[in-house]
Amino acid sequence: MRRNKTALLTRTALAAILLGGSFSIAQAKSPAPADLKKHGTTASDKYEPSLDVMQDQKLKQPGSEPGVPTLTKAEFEKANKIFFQRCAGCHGVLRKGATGKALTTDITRERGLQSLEDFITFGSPAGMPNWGTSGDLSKADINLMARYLMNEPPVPPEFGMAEVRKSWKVIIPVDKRPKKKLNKIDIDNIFSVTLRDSGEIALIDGKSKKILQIIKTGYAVHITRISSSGRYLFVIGRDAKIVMIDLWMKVPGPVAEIKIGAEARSVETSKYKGYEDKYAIAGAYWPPQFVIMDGKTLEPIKIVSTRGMTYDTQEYHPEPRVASILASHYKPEFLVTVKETGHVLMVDYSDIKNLKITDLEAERFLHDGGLDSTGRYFLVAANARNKVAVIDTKKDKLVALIDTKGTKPHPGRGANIIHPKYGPVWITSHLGDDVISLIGTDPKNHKKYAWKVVQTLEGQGGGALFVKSHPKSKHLYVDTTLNPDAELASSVAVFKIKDLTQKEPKYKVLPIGDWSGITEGVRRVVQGEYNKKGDEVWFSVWNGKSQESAIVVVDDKTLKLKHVIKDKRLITPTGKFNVYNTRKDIY
Ligand code: DHE
Repeated sequence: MRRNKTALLTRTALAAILLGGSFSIAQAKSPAPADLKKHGTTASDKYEPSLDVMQDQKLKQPGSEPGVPTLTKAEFEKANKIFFQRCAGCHGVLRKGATGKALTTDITRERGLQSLEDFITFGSPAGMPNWGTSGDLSKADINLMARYLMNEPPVPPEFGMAEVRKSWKVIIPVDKRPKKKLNKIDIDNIFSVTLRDSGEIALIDGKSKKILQIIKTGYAVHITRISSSGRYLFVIGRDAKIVMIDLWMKVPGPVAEIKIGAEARSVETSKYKGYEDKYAIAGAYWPPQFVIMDGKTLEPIKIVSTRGMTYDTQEYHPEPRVASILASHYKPEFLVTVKETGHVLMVDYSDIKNLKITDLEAERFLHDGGLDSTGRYFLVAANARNKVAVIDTKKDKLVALIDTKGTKPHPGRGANIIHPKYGPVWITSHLGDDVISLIGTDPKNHKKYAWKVVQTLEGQGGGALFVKSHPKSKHLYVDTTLNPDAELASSVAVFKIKDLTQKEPKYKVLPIGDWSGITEGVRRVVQGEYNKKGDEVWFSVWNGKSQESAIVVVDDKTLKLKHVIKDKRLITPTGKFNVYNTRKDIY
């Protein structure tokens, strides 16, 4: 007991010191229980980018300096791996700070070895995980990381036009591709399913639920976006590799590929009238940049760096990552969200040579978001700031910055429903708690509710990643994928829209994990996605790489199990992208 207390005291002291403040005896009290909870290393606590690809890059070790602990080559490589896996997501590749504090050598050397070791061991109430006491890192690893941090960071290489172009490959030239659809597949009802850990996607027919094709894509594949016509799929992996797939071919397959950087998460295609299927765009985490490409061949046209000033304090940030990208339906524009600096760039693609970018101030730590039901407003979560920024894509303006009343909003693309009292609302769940926030989106007919949180619902718990509904549905689905409780992680909550006027609307729990028939693993249930018709919702049952996973199809009307898709090839299924709903922004 006594020992514990001492440990906590040390932790508070260290946190105060490392957060740049001074520490006095008056502050020397044990953290409140609520603070202690924040020290967790649960899946949702660690839901920060792990730089999957950078961890395996051969980086040049900076030279040793007098008075600074030296690392052998093997130690340096090991420390790099740990840093990119666990630390770079918050502290930045160059350690200049993001959601985590800066760890530049002027700071780390002043703190000294012991203090760094303690900080890594115990974490801080500000959100730094307790890597040591949680058992995630050994004592030796912690000592290694403390020494590593006292050395200058290695600087990963840039990825300019020469490198991007070198990676570009047209597998089937445009004139050799079909002039009309050569298969009998209802391509609008295909689901492109991310098979995260096998670096593949599964194309699944929405009607028969049969796997049509498994296609190799990038490493730790992330999302699929679809060309405006629905013919081409663009799949991006964390290694920044985009694979473009032609659904008109007799057997749908890749027609082009490219790498737009070293680490990336987002890809999108032009959707404005007259520009359908004309351009593609992808954003990188490293180097911080986006690349505009030809929409039929992926030929790179323009690279734009996102390095620059934070929107508020106007300080230079060397590595602001590109988070979500969305194509406007109102103008020939891509909306590029820049995470660390909090800008939304409205990139006008009508004249790429003389590129015009309207730069909106939004909020730092932008992540994911989607359109309202009219397609005019883009709502994007600044998750580390508990805010949602609303962008008017018609006027190119920020119209509101909304406190979501929850911790770490994470909407995916969000869900649009017509609320019986508040009219059209857009919904987000939260990673940090069970709050589900409903935001009014109709400034015309429901002005007093527009851009306000009009209602919060209590869901199953924190660790929620995605909400989903459909214009034809009477339901709202909320997953709790990263909740530490396996029962919650493997089920979803469903609210009846008509019951939302009740004082405390109740939800029904669908035991998707149990329905899958799988008995091993945590069976994390993630990301509901509707079929084209809007009468089925598909959920992934996401297990470990060597365990069985599945896709469970729910009848949206009856909320009963309709079908389970199981196949040895369905390795770690996560995101699912129905061609029609994705290209039309229906969610
Ligand atoms: Fe994602 C969307 C980044 C981890 C599944 N994810 C996004 C977007 C970003 C992002 C920026 C928005 C893209 C857009 O709309 O243009 N994701 C990140 C990360 O940085 C993070 C937190 C950690 C990492 O190292 O990658 C991360 N993401 C995950 C996962 O672990 C998930 C759950 C499983 C997986 O397959 O990787 C996951 N992310 C998804 C999905 C979407 C997504 C399914 C698209 C949702 C949609 O409905 O459009």
